[in-house]
Amino acid sequence: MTLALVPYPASLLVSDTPPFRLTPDVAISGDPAASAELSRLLLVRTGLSPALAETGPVELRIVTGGVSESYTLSVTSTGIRLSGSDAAGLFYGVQTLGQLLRRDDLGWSVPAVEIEDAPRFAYRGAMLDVARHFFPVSVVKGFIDRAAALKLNHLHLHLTDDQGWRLHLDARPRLTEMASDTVVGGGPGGFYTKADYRDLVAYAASRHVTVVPEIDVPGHTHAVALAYPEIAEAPVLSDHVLEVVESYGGAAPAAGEPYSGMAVGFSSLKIHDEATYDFLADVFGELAALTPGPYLHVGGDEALGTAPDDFAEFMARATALVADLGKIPLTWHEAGAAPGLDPATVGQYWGLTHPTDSSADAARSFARNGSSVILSPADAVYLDMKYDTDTPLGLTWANGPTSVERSYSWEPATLIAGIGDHDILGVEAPLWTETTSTAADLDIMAFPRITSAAEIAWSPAPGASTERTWTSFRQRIGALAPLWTLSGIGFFRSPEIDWITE
Ligand code: TNX
Repeated sequence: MTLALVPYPASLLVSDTPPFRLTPDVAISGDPAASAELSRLLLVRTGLSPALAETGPVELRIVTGGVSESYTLSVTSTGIRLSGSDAAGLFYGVQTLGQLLRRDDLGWSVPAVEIEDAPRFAYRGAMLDVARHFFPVSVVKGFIDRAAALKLNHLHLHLTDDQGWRLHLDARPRLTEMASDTVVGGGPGGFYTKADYRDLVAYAASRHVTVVPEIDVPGHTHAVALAYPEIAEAPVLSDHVLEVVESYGGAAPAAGEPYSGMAVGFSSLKIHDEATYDFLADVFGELAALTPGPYLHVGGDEALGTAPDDFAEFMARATALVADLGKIPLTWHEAGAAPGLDPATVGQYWGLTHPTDSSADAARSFARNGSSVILSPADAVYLDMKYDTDTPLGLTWANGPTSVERSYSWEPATLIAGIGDHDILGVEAPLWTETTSTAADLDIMAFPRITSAAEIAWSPAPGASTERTWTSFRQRIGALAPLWTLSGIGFFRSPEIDWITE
């Protein structure tokens, strides 16, 4: 029997002894936060509301000393014992328990198992682009819930782009005053107040998720140009930009006008003007003070209007500013080509699963500097790609549509020659939002493909686990449909999967 666990645990023994039966008077004891989370999941899945008690057959405890984020779960007919090496590990064990719940003629039960589980990679992320479309705090919290339930532990927020600036900063108030009220397609935009942002960071922390804010520079800065035109270059209308305008519609980008189209690579900050670096110091400084997590993402992608030498000079200064603030700079992989980056800079690879020379070289340079990479191969983990040609939402630039099977069928350690397990900080699935504007849109693009990224980031490599196969995976996610439905997740009913109904 294959249990419907996603991501699949590092080690799992299923016994053929009787399961633990959940009765209406079942009591949960131990760690209060984990008990509350298990009660919530039990209520969602079974309708039972267990009592929280001093002692009982279901015990949830932190037992320090193990690998960080790990847990062990032991289920017999007489009880459930879950211990986490830390609060995150315990939380992940609870999520596993939630996936193990099943119903037969006698009611709800948990099968007798022994699980020892720990993550393969330390950084397991999802990205939400709140710049192309703006999503209110409540929707972002829902996205955090979905990610955390899959043992993802970082939320990268793409807070700024040509179409809008989404975080109020006291030092530069014009950014949200002048440049936050449009989105792709021209609808209303929005922005987070500092209180909203703090609320999101705290909520994420309660789900063991670290927020990674991104301020994308020096390109993707048309919104900055609306607020502070003195530090921005005029839009560069290359043939590529004009082609995108032609095929997706909307007006070409124009200085001083909000941009609501889908072209990229036309905007740049002024590289040789000290006022630009004063701006970066203000923005990164205030953002670093608001952000407890270790990373600050400075973008660096698709700066197509910026000459390579200028780009290198700019990225060196931008990453040094972040490092001086005590944060670890993160950039998209293009910045790896620039000499002089702060050596701690982590690169995020967004090339294809069969890399071109330049993207692979750029990614390798982070490892050469003694730092590491986060893998986001666009034709596997970009959640904004169509599933198939009929998918109403989404794009196809990353090698055509991305089926669920393709999202699952790649291996980090063999993706880029010269980048092995020890160079890989982790895996992240980005959800760009040019074509998505509602919480339902996010769900349908993310689910089920986000589960592929979660399993690749958490579970042992395919060679180290017999269940790390597409055949096993498709069966396991199919069996999670009832849990997702009860959790309010409107997933895409991909015909690649046999979805279980209850
Ligand atoms: C490429 S990936 C981009 C984004 C777009 C995305 C759409 C990356 C670093 N840049 O600006 O939103 O494609 O799929």
